[in-house]
Amino acid sequence: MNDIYKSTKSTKISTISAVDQALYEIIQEEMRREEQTLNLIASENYAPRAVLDALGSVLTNKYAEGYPGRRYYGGCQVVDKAELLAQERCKELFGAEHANVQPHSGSQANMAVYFATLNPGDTILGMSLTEGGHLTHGHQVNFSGRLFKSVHYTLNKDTEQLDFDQIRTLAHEHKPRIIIAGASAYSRTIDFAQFAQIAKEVNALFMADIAHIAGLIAAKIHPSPIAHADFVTSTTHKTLRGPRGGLVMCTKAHAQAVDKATMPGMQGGPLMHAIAAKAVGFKLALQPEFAVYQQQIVRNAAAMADEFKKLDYRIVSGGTDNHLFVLDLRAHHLNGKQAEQILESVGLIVNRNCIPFDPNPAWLTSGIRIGTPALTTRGMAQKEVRAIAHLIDDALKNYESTTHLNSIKKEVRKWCTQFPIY
Ligand code: DSN
Repeated sequence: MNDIYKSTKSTKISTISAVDQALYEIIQEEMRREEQTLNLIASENYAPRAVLDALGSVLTNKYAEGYPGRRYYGGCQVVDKAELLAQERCKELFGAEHANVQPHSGSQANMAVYFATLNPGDTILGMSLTEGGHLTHGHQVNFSGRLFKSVHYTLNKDTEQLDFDQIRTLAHEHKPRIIIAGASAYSRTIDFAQFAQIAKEVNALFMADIAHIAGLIAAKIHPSPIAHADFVTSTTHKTLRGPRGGLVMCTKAHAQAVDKATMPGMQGGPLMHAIAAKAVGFKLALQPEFAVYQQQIVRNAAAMADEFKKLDYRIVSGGTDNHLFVLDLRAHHLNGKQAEQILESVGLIVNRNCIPFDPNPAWLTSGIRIGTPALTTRGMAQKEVRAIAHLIDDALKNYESTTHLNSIKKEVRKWCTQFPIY
């Protein structure tokens, strides 16, 4: 299944050693860290070699402010072709009318939409960070919460799922200019049609931030927001498995405003090497193998969540429909930070995460977020991820015994050797 991803090894790294031994060693060290640990961070993945090679290409040399055919620099004829390929493949993958592939990150994709549609002081309605939203959905420490008046919906306290009655009430009360759907720690299917209906009722624009579930949507495993949203933003490096970066898709009616807000409104020269790598990532995502991979990610998350339930862990919302879930650790007398550190000591990499209405601050949290995209990229299936759930449980229950932790670490190394990344 992974053959198209595991192409021949790149030799670029060896050229670094010739000029910068210190940096060469850092890259080697990170490569070893990635190969010798199991990554359960839901927002991370391993970029295919072809994507890494596009990132390391000569396209990094070119300034190309503007858009294909409309640049402010000479010599853009070749990079124009790369950007057009990225745009066309992105549109084909998601069925979008317009795609801007220039945003450097997901945050900048969201910024581009806000700058295209809002004035400072306008009201935005998004999901609160602690319940699973994102900083750029109006958090007070982020530009989105500083420039705009932000109102947040949470989750239903009983179901720990989106509460459309609450979202509707807030929308009618605050009349936001834009409503934002999307999350970074929400394990359930998002009903984009319901969001669109509420936006229509209050004459708001509707933006879906699909950064986490873009791969699932591309593979048609999660419903797409394209038919419902004015704007769809994403990153390209999570389930989508391309290079680190962002993108905005929108209807034709908003295309010019989004393009202008991105450049010159927000960014200068586009990162043409990153855009080329996005094109490669989209091409891979258009292959039949990609849908098989996405299906396995979801099956793995469901299997792992099931195993944790058997081991007596409470899963936020009771389960998962996508690539991730959040474990509530309060009954295990550990906070998220402690769990993250214990697990890292044996080579299991997770991130602490708030549970809904968390009594602990974001620095500590009461949970950890677990995602299966990276393990699935390594080739693991249900049997293996169930075994990894047991290793996590074992480490969290026996963290006071160094001998025990050492034996778990050896076990983790064995899995890593059996399922290499590259
Ligand atoms: N920081 C990302 C995540 O981990 O979900 C969201 O941008």
